[in-house]
Amino acid sequence: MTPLITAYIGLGSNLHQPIRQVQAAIVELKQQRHLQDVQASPIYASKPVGPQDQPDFINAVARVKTRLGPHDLLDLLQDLEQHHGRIRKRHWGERTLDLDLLTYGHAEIRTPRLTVPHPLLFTRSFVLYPFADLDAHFPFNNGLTLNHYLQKVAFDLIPVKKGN
Ligand code: A4P
Ligand code: MG
Repeated sequence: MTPLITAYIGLGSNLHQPIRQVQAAIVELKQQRHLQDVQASPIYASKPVGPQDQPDFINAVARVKTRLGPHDLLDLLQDLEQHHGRIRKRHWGERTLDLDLLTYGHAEIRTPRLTVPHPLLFTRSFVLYPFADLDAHFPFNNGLTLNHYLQKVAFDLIPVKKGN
């Protein structure tokens, strides 16, 4: 049987009631029959990284367990994005729902569709802090933990909801 893999997913939204978008996406992750033990971080608000003439973002991280392969998990995430009527106007721009696969077990994946760990995970406060709420000691293959990266990035987020 395919092993059960723990994966971390980054959630982001800055359009169409973004807190609701992220809360609904967390509920939908919990309802997926191919995902188990879904745990969500607190939800945070932050200033946009990238173009500043767009609304503030709402972000969270979820931990899931799954037997899906990484590309099938990406398909599932992209289906959820579509279901939220994802609008993507420009690179690093506004969107109704962005779901990024941050880590998949300890796999290192580089295919045309998928780069894991997600390269921006290491430098973005809105990913690092909610990820740390779930597992600050997450070990990367280079021997460094999440905490190592967290300490290099200022806490510039506003907590808006508790995790579940
Ligand atoms: N793809 C490759 N690897 C992955 C992965 N690990 N997870 C591919 C998900 N997708 C992955 O994704 C484009 C393609 O990347 C997918 O088709 C998939 O095959 P996308 O989400 O459409 O675009 P992107 O590359 O993520 O660029 P995007 O969405 O323009 O930028 P980002 O990096 O997602 O940034 N500021 C704050 N405060 N909070 C935010 O959440 N988000 C962005 C968007 C900008 N500023 C922000 C925030
Ligand atoms: Mg994305």
